[in-house]
Amino acid sequence: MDISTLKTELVSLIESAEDLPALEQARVSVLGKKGRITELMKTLGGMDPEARRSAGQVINTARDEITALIDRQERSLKKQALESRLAAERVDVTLPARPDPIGHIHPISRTVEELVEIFAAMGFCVAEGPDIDDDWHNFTALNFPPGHPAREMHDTFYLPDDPGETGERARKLLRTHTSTVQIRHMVDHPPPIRIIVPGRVYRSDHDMTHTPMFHQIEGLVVGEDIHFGHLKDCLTRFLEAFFRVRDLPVRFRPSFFPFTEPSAEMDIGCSREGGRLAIGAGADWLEILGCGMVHPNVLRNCGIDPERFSGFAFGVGIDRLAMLKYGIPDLRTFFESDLRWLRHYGFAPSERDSVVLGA
Ligand code: 2NL
Repeated sequence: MDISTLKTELVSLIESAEDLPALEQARVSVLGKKGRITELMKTLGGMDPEARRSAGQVINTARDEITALIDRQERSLKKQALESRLAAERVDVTLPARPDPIGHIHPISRTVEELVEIFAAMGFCVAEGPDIDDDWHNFTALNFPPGHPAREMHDTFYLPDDPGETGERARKLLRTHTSTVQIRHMVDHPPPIRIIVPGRVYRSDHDMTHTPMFHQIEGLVVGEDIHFGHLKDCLTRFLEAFFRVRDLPVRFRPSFFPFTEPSAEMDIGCSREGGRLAIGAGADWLEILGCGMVHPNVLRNCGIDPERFSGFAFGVGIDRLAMLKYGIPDLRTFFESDLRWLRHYGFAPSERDSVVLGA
């Protein structure tokens, strides 16, 4: 065959390759071991030297041109392939992120985060302590008299006595409130004190509305001239921020705790119209927390002079706060570890918005 006819044929073969695999196939059929040009080269051996030299030149030139054409074609096909991938796999960066399908934040963890954020904005620090404590930190230091019913075996989980300690410090128990941590803090730090203590607490109680382990947050402020007005303002601003209600109606009713004097229960306004609870203005009240001025005996027990310093303290159930805010009807479901429940009531890690005091 005439070399120029062959060249025309091969050029159109290469130019008609529509993708890289087709081009590779064409390359093999032209330049491979048994390719058209290779086969042509093999015929040179049978020629006399004169004819071989001139035919060799022609074939070499043709091979170089074909090789260059294949390279060009390859670059062009690669460019096309990249462009069509870029068009097909275009990412719309303005689309919202897909929700994480794997993990959810438990409503209690979420509520603790919110509480910490609110109190941190009011200058409180978070203090922590052991779940296993002793009789002195849990009861005696808090001015509970010796025979107080809360100390009974059927209310408190006691552990075997610690042989390394004597007296009330030997009697180990699961703390029934996080006040133990505040006692430890007061023993270790002189005023001014402004702390909150979220954590697990334990009472021997199990029914519709009680679980043997639950969560509490307590707060303590000690300084010179701390009075009931500070307590009222601090707790009112806390509840307004937590429930996101401006001018939340509140009232304080006299109460009794061994560790505060005077003591009060704090209620917030609500409406129960149509059987639906709504927090804020309304005809009804909802009991929300206990509070009071730290009893002078408690300060003294921790080495703080009650003539010089005064303080207020409060305690709130975290589980109930979470139930109220997030409409969770049954306390016991918090601790069942049911993943279907967590998917329903839990939070995606990105769902946090920040707190605004007084808003
Ligand atoms: C409630 C009541 C309260 C406190 C907790 C406290 C702690 C220390 C000293 C004085 Cl170290 N008081 N804590 C005070 C008043 C009430 O909790 O009903 N909690 C669920």
